[in-house]
Amino acid sequence: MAIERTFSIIKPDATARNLTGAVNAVIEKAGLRIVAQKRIRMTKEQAETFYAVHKARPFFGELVEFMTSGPVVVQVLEGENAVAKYRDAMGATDPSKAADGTIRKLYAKSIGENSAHGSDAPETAAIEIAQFFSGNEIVG
Ligand code: RTP
Ligand code: MG
Repeated sequence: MAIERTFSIIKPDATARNLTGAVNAVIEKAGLRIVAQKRIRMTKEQAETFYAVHKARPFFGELVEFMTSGPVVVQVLEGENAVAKYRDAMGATDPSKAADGTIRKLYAKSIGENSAHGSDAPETAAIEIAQFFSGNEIVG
């Protein structure tokens, strides 16, 4: 199995409750390495670009407002099968459906304010990583 990278966001509901380290503990326990990380305040433009795929969805405005409502921590995670591994570690989008021990089961407040983002495929991971990091900021 090849080493893969995925893109992660610790969302504003989690940073507001000082849970960056707690989320990182789940990430590292899952066998993923944090190879880049920075705390930023997303602009409206960045959030709209990032979630452009959801533009037509009824929750889009609310989603952009939430993602720009406070600091986020953007990350690149590396490991075997990193995309799927991180989706497993995050749990289902709706925290009431997330498995025990997952980030969303442990920490998410609701389906919208659900503490973490993880890329859904290696191709989207590459696009998302490039939106927030330059190559020399990632140290594998
Ligand atoms: P993400 O992209 O953030 O990793 O989450 P995901 O793949 O599990 O879920 P996705 O369907 O891509 O939805 C993106 C984010 O939009 C918000 N959402 N709100 N109010 C709602 O019904 C609703 N549905 C989705 C969540 O923040 C979700 O993570
Ligand atoms: Mg998604």
